[in-house]
Amino acid sequence: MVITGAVNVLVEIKLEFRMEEMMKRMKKLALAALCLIMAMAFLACKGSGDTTGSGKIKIYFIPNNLGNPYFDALSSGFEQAIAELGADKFEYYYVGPASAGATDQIEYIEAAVQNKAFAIFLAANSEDALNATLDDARKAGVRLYIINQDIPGSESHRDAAIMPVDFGTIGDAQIELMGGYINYEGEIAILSATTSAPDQNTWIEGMKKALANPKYAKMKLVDVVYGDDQPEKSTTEMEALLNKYPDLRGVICPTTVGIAAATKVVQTRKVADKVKVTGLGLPSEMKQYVEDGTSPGFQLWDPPKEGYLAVYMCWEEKNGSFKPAPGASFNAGKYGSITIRSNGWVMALEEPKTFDNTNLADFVY
Ligand code: RAM
Repeated sequence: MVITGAVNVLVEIKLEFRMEEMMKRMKKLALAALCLIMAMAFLACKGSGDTTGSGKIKIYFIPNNLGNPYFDALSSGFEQAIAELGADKFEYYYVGPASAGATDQIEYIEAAVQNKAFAIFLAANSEDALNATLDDARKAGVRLYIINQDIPGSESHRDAAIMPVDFGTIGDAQIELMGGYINYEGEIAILSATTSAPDQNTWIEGMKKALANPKYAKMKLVDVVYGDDQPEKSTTEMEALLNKYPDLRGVICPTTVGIAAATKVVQTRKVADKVKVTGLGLPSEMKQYVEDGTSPGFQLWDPPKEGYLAVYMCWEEKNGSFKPAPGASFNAGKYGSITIRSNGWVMALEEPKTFDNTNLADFVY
C-alpha cells in the first residue's frame, strides 16, 4: 500500500507540476496576445496621413482659387513628381474655391482634414484669417504647408512654405522692368488681385519702397486697383485706369490674371505705343501679346517646380527621415537636395526671370 500511496503522491506531484507549467505557458501566451493587441491598436491610431489604409499618401493642393491657368501650371508639377515616384503610391486632390476671398478656403481645408490628408499645400488667401483652421488641421496630424507664398506674421501656424522666389526681390525687379520700358519717367499704376492676398501686399509694399530710390524719381505711382484675380473685374479696373489717367505711361500687374486682362485691353484699344503693361505673367498666356508687340515683356518664375518639390517633401517624410523644420534637407528628385531655410522657406528659385521676345519660346507653362 505504501507503494501505492507513494505512487499516488508521485502522481499528485507530477499533476501539480504539469498544472504549474501550463499556468506559466498560459500567462506567457496571454502576455503575447496583449502585446499584439496593443501593437495593432497603436498602428491603427498612427497619426493621420496614411488615410486609405493602403498606405497611399493623400496630398491636397488648395490654390487661391480654381479657374486660374497659373495654378494649373503649378499643379502640373505635383502630377509630374507623382508620375516619377509612382501614381499608385499617391492620392492627389487639386481642389479649391471659385473666388479668392479671405475665408473661402476654410471648407476645403476642413474637408481635406476629414479625409485624413497626409499634407495640405495651401496658397492662402489671407495672412491670418485661416490660422485657427490651420491649427486644427495640424492638431489632427496633417502637415500644413503654405505654397506659392508665405503668411507673414502667421508663420507659426504652418510647417513650412514653398516659395516661388525670394519675395524680397519682386518690388525692385518690377519697378526696374517698368522703368526700362518707359525710360524711367511718367505716371504708373498697379493692377493687383484681391486686397487680402499676402503675396500681392508684400509685392506692392516692395514696389513702393523701390520707388523711393532716386533713380525712379520721375516715375509717379498714381493708383493701386484690385481685379480680385477675376478676368472680368481686372478688365473693368484696367479700363477705368485708362479713362481716369489719360497720361498714364505704364501699368504693373503682379498677377497673371491681371496682366493678361490688362494687356488685352491695351491691344483692343490699340494704345500699346502709349501705355506699357508688365508685371508677373504666365508665358503661355502672354506669348501672343509679346509676339504682337502689345506687351514688351514680363517676369515670373517656375510654378511647376513648386508642385514638384511639394510631392518630394511628402515622399521623403513618409519614406525617409525627413521632418519639415529649418535646416532639414530632402531629396527633391531632378533638383537634387533642397534645404529648408531658417525662416521655413523652401525656395524654388532665388529671383524672378524676365520673359520677352528673346526667350519666350523656351517656356511652355
Ligand atoms: C496669379 C495669382 C498667384 C500669383 C501669380 C503671379 O496667378 O495671383 O497667386 O502667384 O498671379
